[in-house]
Amino acid sequence: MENRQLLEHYAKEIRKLTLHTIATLGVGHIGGSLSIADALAVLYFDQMKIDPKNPKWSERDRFVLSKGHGGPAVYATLALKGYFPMELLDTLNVSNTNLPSHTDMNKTVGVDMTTGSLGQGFSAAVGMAVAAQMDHAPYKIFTLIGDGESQEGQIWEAALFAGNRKLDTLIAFTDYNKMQIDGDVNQINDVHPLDKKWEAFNWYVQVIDGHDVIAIQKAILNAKAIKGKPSMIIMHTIKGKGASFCEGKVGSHNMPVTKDMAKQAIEGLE
Ligand SMILES: Cc1ncc(C[n+]2csc(CCOP(=O)(O)OP(=O)(O)O)c2C)c(N)n1
Ligand SMILES: [Mg+2]
Repeated sequence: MENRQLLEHYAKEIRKLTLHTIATLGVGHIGGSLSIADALAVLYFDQMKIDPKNPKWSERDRFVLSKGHGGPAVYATLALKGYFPMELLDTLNVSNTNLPSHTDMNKTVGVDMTTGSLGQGFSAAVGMAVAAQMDHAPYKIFTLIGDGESQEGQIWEAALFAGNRKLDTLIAFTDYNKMQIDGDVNQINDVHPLDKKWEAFNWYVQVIDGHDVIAIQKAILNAKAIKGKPSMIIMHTIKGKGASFCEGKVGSHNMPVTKDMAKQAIEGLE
């Protein structure tokens, strides 16, 4: 198990590479990418059983980013982990790229599911967890949804099914950053209280600080130990976390980012 210092280092590197990647294109989903950097650091550098040299290893843990617009943070993580060369990050969302704005399993090495239409990735993850359960497979399915995404009906259909099927192969996260594309979640269509909702669907629920790497690590360890229930880890997060030009701002959803803005933000992280 990795310690706080190292995991915080990886989270910082993921943020820096995400800023660089989006600034190279000039625009992108910076807010919802930065809010999940700590979870990605703990998953890919501590808790997931994966091998970047063997990305299709049948016994690997899977990760489905259901809020697929956070693709830039996943690409930063995969590059840092060694799935592909860092230079590929400079091709975000250009014509014929292997790094589209939203994650695509047919284009990017290390991506386990194609996502972007909110709600669908989560359903796919539930299906993958059913397969793992039926096969008595030695791997877990991790998935991450947004709080705005949690307004989708498809999330709750899959949640009901996963609870009834006792899918303990499934460990989900909610990026509870309180913001969606055009405003505050509680003003648009409130999801509070999220914990009680998931509990009512027969999930094992933990509520944590999503920017505390040790809290994330402990929550995943707890979730791995639970038998007979899928897990939901609700992470309180801040949209745009770590970059002062966008932290806590609704406008950070999909915004222009110049190289100068990224440079200043990266210096702020040093
Ligand atoms: C089915 C569907 N409807 C609408 C969209 C457009 N859309 C992309 S991101 C987003 C907001 C999602 O909010 P949240 O889940 O809170 O993610 P965050 O912006 O915080 O990363 C919307 C409405 C979409 N991708 N899919
Ligand atoms: Mg949100």
